[in-house]
Amino acid sequence: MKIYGDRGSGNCQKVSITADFLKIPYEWVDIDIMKNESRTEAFLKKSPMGQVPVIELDDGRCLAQSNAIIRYLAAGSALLPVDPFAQAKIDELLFWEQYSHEPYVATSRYHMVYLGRTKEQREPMRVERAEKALDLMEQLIKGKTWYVGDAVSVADIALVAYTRLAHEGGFDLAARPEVKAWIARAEKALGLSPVNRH
Ligand SMILES: N[C@@H](CCC(=O)N[C@@H](CS)C(=O)NCC(=O)O)C(=O)O
Repeated sequence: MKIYGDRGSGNCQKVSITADFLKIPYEWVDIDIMKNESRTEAFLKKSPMGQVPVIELDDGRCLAQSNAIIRYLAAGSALLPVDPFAQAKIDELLFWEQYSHEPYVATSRYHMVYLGRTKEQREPMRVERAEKALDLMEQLIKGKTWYVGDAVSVADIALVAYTRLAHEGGFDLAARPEVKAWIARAEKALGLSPVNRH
């Protein structure tokens, strides 16, 4: 399998985190999004969506969308329970992450890390919604170890990718101790080097 991705992108990191955890062998192909390498004719043949991550299986089939990819890779593993309701609860969070978390937390980070904007130059609407998303995460994890069920799952991978990088988008997790503790647990369970948040 090939993973086409940008190492700095949380969406792409979700895929490498999942593949590494499941010991799925892959070749990483660097795509520089700042050079529009995900918009070339050759890349658009693999995924007309023109974004990373994309995986290409050995038989040539391609799949885009980070959460679809990690769900596919995790099928049949401990990261994706077989119970349909548990799977649907995971999907609930995967859809929520893409609609209510990533466009605000990740995009604010993109503006600062990739485009070099200052914290003050972030878009107020995105900041407000990102803060709300992080607050909801704090509420949902209270009293629990993992977001769904009693083991680390693809829901935790989808959520941890950008949440552990939230400080790079100017967000402070100090007032969200449950989220901070969950990030540490997830990093340990998934074998990730802890991100320095200071
Ligand atoms: N919903 C997509 C979002 C993918 C996405 O936004 N990719 C960004 C990098 S994080 C990208 O490829 N940007 C370059 C572009 O849009 O040209 C996913 O979860 O995979």
